[in-house]
Amino acid sequence: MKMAAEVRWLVLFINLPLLLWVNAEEVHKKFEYKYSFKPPYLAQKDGSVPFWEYGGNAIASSENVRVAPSLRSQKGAIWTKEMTNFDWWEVDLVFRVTGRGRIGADGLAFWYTANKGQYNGTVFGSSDMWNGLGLFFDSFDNDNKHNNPYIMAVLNNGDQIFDHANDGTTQSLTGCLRDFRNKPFPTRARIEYYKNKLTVLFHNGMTNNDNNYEMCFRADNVHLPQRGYFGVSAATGGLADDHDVLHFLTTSLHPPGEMAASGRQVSLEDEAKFSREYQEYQEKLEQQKKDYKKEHPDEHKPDSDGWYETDGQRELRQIFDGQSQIFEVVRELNKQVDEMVGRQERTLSLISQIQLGGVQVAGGQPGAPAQLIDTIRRQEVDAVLSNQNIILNTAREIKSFVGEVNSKAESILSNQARQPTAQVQPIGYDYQSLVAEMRDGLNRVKRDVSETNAKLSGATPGGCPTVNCLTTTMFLAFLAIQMVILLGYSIYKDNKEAQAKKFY
Ligand SMILES: [Ca+2]
Ligand SMILES: [Ca+2]
Repeated sequence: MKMAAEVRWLVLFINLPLLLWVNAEEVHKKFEYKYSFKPPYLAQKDGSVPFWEYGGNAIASSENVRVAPSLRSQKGAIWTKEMTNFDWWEVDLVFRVTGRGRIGADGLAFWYTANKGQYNGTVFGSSDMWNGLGLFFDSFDNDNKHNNPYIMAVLNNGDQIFDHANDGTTQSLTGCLRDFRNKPFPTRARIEYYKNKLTVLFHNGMTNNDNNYEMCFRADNVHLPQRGYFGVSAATGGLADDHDVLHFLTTSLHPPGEMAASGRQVSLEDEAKFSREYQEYQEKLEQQKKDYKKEHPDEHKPDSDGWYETDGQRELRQIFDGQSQIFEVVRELNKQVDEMVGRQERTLSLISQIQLGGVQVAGGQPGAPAQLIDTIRRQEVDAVLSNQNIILNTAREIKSFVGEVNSKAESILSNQARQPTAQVQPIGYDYQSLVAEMRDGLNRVKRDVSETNAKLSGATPGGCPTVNCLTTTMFLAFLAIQMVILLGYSIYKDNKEAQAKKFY
């Protein structure tokens, strides 16, 4: 098992930078082993943690760092040896806070500060008036507001004294109420500081699933010291929890352009150095392993603690496995239900739009009049076809009828050519000719009257000396008789013409 763990180390060291390098389009991430620790062989044989310094009541083992043990009034801390050399970072902190009491104390702190803190300070085991970020996992409810355990970030420029009495609420940047004590699996915090945004995600340790992080908070415009030290500290009081840190994994974050421009040259120079350091470290580990085997020849055999489990442990493990599976299934179901609800809502909104007459046809204007899409039915197609046939037949009939009319018209025209007397008169002829005839008639009457008058005056001189023998009454009577004759003639002529038309 221990060999496998070493292989994991190796794989991590070799693959992580490679994997992260491939993803160069996004934020470039680089695992920073000098600012990290993790089991196995977290602490070396001499008790030291490579690249870290710890003190106070902290104890490092191969599996974890017990920053503060579950004894009264304990304080401890662990700090990186070197100052950071990157601007933005992400830290995965895997820890456990466990105690027998329903309430525990005091809590655990994650630090990123311009200077290293103490190992037995007053703020969760380290120094007050820090310059940078303190992220506190505060177990104990000092101000009795029933709001602990609580996770909160407190920024300090080095001039503020932590307000213990109020659990730092007056100074807190932001935070979230999360219980991190006595969880079946280690609790985890992911602290990201990138481009002045501070994000803290929290994993409550109820499952062993890596994806169950929840947002604790995100804060903008956070200005931390550009370079600093990472640290973890913890403290107990009258009540006491074990405060264990299992993993402290630091990744530096680099904006996409930065590494391409300047990072490669630096990394090429550093690469040889880092790989040499890593090689030395590996050799040291190997040597230690051999020494250990020589010193403890019996301990290679599987010991009952690591290889066998009691009935109770097995039962507990099975319960947690089952619970994790149930949790996974429930989460999956929840996701599916969410999808279904979303789909249903979309459908409902579409239906309501149709009912309101405001359906949106793709590419159409919103709020345009309803355009219900309906397909043509079979009987409608049949009806259209039969209508078309009817129209066709009717058109044929009309064509033949027009042909008939045409032939008739031609025969009429030929007949007319043969009988010029039976010409069709244009409209209006009768009235014009009638008026002309009436005018001629009147002129004739006038002439006759004047002739008669002259005859009369010549035959009987003095018989009608001055007065005309024709009176007005007589003249009108003549006129009327003449008009009647002309009208009669006209009617007779019309009748005759009509008869002539009927004949054809
Ligand atoms: Ca507190
Ligand atoms: Ca409180």
